[in-house]
Amino acid sequence: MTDKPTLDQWAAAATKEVKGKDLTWHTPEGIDVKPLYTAQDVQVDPGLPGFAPFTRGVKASMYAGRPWTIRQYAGFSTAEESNAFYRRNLAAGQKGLSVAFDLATHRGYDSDHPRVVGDVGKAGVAIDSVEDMKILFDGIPLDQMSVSMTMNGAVIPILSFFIVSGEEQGVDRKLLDGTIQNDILKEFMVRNTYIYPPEPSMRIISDIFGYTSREMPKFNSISISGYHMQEAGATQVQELAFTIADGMEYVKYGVASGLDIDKFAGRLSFFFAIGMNFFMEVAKLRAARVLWHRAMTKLGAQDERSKMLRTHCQTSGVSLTEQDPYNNVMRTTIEAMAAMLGGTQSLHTNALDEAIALPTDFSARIARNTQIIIQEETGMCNVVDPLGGSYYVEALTQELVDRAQEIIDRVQSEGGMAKAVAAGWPKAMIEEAAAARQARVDRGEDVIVGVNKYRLANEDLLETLEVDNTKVREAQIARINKMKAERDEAKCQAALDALRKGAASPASIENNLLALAVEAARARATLGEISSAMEESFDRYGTVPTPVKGVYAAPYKDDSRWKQVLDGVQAVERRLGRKPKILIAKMGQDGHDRGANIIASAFGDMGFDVVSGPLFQTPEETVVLALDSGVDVVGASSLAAGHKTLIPDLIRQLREAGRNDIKVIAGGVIPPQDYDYLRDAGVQGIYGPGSNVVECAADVLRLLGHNMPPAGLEEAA
Ligand code: MLC
Ligand code: 5AD
Repeated sequence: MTDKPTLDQWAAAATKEVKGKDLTWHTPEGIDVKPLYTAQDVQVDPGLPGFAPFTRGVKASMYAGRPWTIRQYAGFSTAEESNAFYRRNLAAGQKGLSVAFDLATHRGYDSDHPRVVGDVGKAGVAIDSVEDMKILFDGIPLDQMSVSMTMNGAVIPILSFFIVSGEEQGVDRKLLDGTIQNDILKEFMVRNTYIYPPEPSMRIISDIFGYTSREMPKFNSISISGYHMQEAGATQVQELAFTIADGMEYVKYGVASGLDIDKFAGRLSFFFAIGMNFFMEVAKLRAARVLWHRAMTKLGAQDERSKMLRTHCQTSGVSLTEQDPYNNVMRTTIEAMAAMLGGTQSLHTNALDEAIALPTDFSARIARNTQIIIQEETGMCNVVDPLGGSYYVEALTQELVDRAQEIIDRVQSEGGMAKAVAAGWPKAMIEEAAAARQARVDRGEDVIVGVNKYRLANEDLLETLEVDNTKVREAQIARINKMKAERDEAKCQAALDALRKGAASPASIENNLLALAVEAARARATLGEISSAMEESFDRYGTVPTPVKGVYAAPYKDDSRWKQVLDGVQAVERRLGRKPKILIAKMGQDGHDRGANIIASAFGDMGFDVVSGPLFQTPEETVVLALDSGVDVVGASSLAAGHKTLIPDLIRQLREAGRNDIKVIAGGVIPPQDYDYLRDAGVQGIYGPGSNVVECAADVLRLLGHNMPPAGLEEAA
């Protein structure tokens, strides 16, 4: 009998096989993943599922008892159209609902508001009042269907419409089952659909905890979300740490408002993104449960249910590509498997057309069936936590716990997440990670199949969903006007006055904003009216972006193409007598700013003078800013489908101001079907997802009259 081989013998054999090449994988989280894990790497016993700290899952039987909820996020156009879409999906095997609202609704504007002309019905469904909400759930019994609503800014009017819709369906609010996102801290950090400043926003959250814990025992009062952090570029460690730290902050506010921790903590829920780093994502969900259990024990929770992290997951939007889009089906399948192997409670799988439009019936079917096939064809649900005990997964779980804990400790030592968000360092940390990732992709170091490797010479056009926002807006305005004409005006104004007074007074049970808004919703106040009543005391919040410096440039130090672009910028600078100047503009209610921030950072690193425009501008405000700052180029970043309305309007107004010379380019989520329309309107360059930022800058130099050679000829140039 031969002796068992030792680890040293294995290392020698492996080194010989690869002729000494370093096999360690240095991940963006800063984790050094080894090529082999053994029992020696497992330091912590993960315990059993259904028992503290829930590493292996929150239920003893997990999916063997009940599979996760197939909960597809959806919403577009009118309440009628979205309702019909939901019903078709439920009939085809979806199990829970998840409502996507349009950006006008998110930001507290009715569809007739002049600031939202490009946004109505575009990125989600338009909801102006309880009348719309009732149509949205027509024929869907709210005591039987669990409904998630992704709403953070206008959370008070939306939740009040939901409660009153239930009431008018004959459903007691005690029976309402579902989740409201209600997570404002990550809005200030990455998602940007806030309305009010941080302080009153945190009061709104405590008021919702108070109301739901008293009145709606089955309803999850918050969905503490890391998803958007990963979408904005955060590493998994950052996503994990800031999400848990956000959760701790909400608990502290809830307790400070006078609530007993065990009365509300059991209904806090979570939401994570699942990207392509398969094992890291599995380990992340396991680590999240450990960290939350630890945090809640520290915060004084007694009930084990208060310490149990239940989560929804969504596969990663940012990992999907416009190019060769059928690859997205495979990516989403891999991500869905990571989510279920990590033990999620509920899951959304993205559609293959994610990078350019909202799902069609066709793409939504494939996305949904991805989950149904895993649940019903593979047998994967029959064993609880099947990766438990994998040396690699257990070691990675522990490593993520330790690394995230370091960041959580920093947040705590600096006074908690609200302070950290105000100080801005978590956002800056995420933006640095995003710029570094973009540079790795643009340099081909991180492979994306069909984008920076194996790219197709010709792409087929994919049929996409298009919403006619003008038509939706007109229909919404007609409904608002009809409702206002028919309501008891005195009663409605009295309810709005009471809400106004409640917002102006300190928080208390009598001044509970949700309770007061429910009265206003019953009296047919609109979302805009309810939001404005609070805005009078709370004010509306805005920030100006501050791009990070030097992160995108760092890996390009010795790159010849990079140098060529830098030389080009300097040549233009010599000609103009000043640096070429570009305004990165965000118009409409679209708060997705990862792209805009990366472009601003990268162009700054290349020597452009960059003006980072504030979010939520009208075309008119953008023109004023462009003229006042004396820019040569306006780059309009659009990720929420407002491009066909807002960008042509911008160009028209620039022309009216006599400034045809200012070039306009566009970037973001823009279907190729719309390219001609935009070019006809005067757009001189269009950059969809997967565009290389250095080449985009090279194009801008050409627009500015510089004779920029094509890529790939650096040596010859
Ligand atoms: C579950 N149950 C079991 C069981 N498993 N009972 C016995 N044996 C088992 N094995 C019970 C649970 O205890 C619960 O009952 C009930 O079944 C439902 O299970 P759940 O696990 O609670 O699932 P669900 O109802 O789906 O709730 C999941 C959740 C919730 C807690 C994570 O918060 C949720 O649905 N979140 C979804 C959030 C979402 O869709 N967000 C979209 C964001 S999109 P009981 O009685 O204990 O409750 C976005 C994009 C953007 O944000 O930016 O616009
Ligand atoms: N319908 C379906 N999916 C949507 N998403 C955003 N809005 C909608 C909608 N109206 C998805 C996309 C996006 C993520 C934030 O949510 O996948 O990346």
